[in-house]
Amino acid sequence: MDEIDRLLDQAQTEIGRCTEPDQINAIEIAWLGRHGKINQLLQKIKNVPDDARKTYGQKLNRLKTAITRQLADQRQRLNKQTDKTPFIDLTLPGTPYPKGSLHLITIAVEEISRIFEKIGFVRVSYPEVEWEYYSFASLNMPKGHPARDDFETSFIKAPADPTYGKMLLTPHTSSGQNREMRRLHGQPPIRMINIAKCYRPNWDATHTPMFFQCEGLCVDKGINISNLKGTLNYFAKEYFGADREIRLRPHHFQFTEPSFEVDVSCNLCHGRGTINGKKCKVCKSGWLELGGTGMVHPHVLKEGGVDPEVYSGWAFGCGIERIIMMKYGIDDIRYYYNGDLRFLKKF
Ligand code: FA5
Repeated sequence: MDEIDRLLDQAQTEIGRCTEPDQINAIEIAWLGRHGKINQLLQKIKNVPDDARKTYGQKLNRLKTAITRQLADQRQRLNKQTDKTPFIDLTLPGTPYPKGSLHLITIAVEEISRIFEKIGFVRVSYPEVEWEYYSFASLNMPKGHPARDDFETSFIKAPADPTYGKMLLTPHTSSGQNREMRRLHGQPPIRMINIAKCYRPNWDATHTPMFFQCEGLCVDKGINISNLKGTLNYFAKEYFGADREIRLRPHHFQFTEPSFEVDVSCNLCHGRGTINGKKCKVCKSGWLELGGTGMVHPHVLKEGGVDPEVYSGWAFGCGIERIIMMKYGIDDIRYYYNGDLRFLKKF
């Protein structure tokens, strides 16, 4: 016990003599470190008789607290005395800040826009918060038409407009078709590319409630399916690679006639559907679905102020997330939006 009192005196003297921070650090290690004097004394507690053990422990604790306080006081005293401005070496390289990068969807939107701009398409932008009229009625889907259910639309709580109906989050970029025809006063040539956010209440490996679509619209005299196929083939080769092909499969959309689904050949099996006699794991059939397309329905042209007796046109709409999935072989759309930087940094 007396030794503990003596040690406090010893520590006080040692600390009081310190003139440099390094000396204080050394004393701290010698007394309070893992193999320091205090810990050595703590280990001796098992040799202390039972009736004195409690007092021994208390004394040791007081010693530890006193040394800790004195070290802190002496440090403060030294800092005040020296009052040195820390040395800054301005020639050292700075701390690099982590660099941000564009999201892979932004990169794809820019890339796709450039591909279409090269062949004379104009990128336009139309409202995400839209009226029922532009999203449905102008596209040959009048009120109550069952085709509207395919889109499972999110409506906005706002007063309806007597002409344009309810306000909604647009479920597809086709809502830009009528706006573009009207913007040009029903006077083709029209070569529109509309890339925007769309909304549908879906959430699984291939669907998100918010997603991007890319809409193409081309209207002029003598426009036919060959032009459509040529344009989509050009896009597939520019974006996916020269060895990729597209194909059109008959389908139904209310706003195109005839209508198709567009497929692009699989990059793994090159459209064959098999690899070494086994079914391709990615596509199973040789082809992957890109989106919908077709010749613009005469009712839609008329509604946009374009004379269907003189002009014809085609339109397509594809999911941007899906296009990117097909380029890089991504198997779950949710990777785009869950904010995992390990995924996003790969692009
Ligand atoms: C349409 O939206 C039509 N407007 C496309 C169209 C335009 C046809 C012009 C004819 C002429 P569809 O509902 O099939 O069609 O959607 C097209 C693509 O959007 C789909 O192939 C898919 O890639 C993408 N898509 C649709 N819903 C979602 C969703 N919830 N999440 C992610 N992508 C989606």
